[in-house]
Amino acid sequence: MAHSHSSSVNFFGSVNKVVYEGKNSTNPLAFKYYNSQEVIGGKTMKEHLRFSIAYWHTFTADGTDVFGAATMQRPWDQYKGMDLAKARVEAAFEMFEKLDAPFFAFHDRDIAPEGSTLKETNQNLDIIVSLMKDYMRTSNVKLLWNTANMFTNPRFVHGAATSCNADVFAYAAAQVKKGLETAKELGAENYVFWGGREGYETLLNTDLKFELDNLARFMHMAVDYAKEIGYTGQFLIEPKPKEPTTHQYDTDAATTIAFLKQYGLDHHFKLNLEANHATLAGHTFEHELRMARVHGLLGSVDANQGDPLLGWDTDEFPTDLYSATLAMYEILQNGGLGSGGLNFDAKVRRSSFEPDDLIYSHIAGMDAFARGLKVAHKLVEDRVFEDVIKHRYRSFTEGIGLEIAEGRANFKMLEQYALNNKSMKNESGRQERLKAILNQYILEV
Ligand code: XUL
Ligand code: CO
Repeated sequence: MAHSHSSSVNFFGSVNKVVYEGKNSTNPLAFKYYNSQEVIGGKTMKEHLRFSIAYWHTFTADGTDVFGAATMQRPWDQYKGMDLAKARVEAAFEMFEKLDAPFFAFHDRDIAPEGSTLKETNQNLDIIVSLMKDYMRTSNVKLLWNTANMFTNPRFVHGAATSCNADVFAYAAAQVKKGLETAKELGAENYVFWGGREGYETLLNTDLKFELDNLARFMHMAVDYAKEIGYTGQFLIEPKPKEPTTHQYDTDAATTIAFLKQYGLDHHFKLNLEANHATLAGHTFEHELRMARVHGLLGSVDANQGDPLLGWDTDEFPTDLYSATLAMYEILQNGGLGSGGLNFDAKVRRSSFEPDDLIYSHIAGMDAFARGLKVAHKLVEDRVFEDVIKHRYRSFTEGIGLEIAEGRANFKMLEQYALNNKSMKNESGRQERLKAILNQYILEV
């Protein structure tokens, strides 16, 4: 397999570099809203949005679902084994360049096949990591995060760090150790844990407390090893309530925050929040972002969306402007994502099987978030919701309210106040009016 950078092989031959053409463009291979160099509030769109392409959905997946076989025959699928892994790297970097995507993300097993032993698996990984490093040297693309796939292989049937089998725990540790070395080698800005099988199916066979303790022990070992090798990227946990297990330990932002605090991990980890995981947990995406933000733990985002009619993780590309706007609102209020980014943990539909769909889908997602950024910036700038919220809580800025807010009140004092209070008057929350204003901003900005 050839590996010269300025692509001797051209996997997306029909696609030139995708450029910004503006909202009136009818060119399907152009950005309508994402103008990478446009400055919004002192930062370029590229700096704000920090888009990342997910290796697994875009270069490894083939459209297989539980009812049917692969629909996607990619140009790189003409190769097998390690040659296929190398071809994927070429395809990936060609696409990153064509979309001018600043970041990418992968699981260890997305990029290189497992061998017959852990040693052989690590050797396969080393070959691809060094190839990626070569490509990264001559391109501007950086690794947003890497992670360990500890859910596909049958050895993880009972979990990885929460397995009842200590040998599996040890194997998982070896895998994450290698993952951290990979993160260091490629300069990953973050290292992610998504507990694919860290959950349970029935309490009848589960020692829940022991599994949680082990999960925390595992995370602490990861933090210690990162320190030992001098890896300084941000650790992230990605909450998800169910699928594949019935109950996942990192169910949602609040549950994960409680876990991190309980085990003294909150200074080492932030959250990677995914839109479709939020909705699976019965929350809006913006709820999860807000919950993490107010705890100072908003780290990164897996940008996708679920189908409101389906109750599983469909990982669609994010095109919903309403959701993208409210997500960007939280991100702006957070002062950005720091070392995090917007990772398209999203896959084209099984019926969108042509290679060009991979480009169209990313353009759709990038344009949606670019638009969301612009609207959210204007909402923040005009203090649309801040002023409403400030006004709504004004009773806590003076008198008895101020006593409560500043921690000087107690029940006896409040009872006295309530007994003497002759006029208690509530005001409308005005949510329909606020939603209409939000629509005006989405339509007019
Ligand atoms: C699974 C999911 C993962 C994580 C990384 O639902 O979102 O792809 O993002 O393991
Ligand atoms: Co994800």
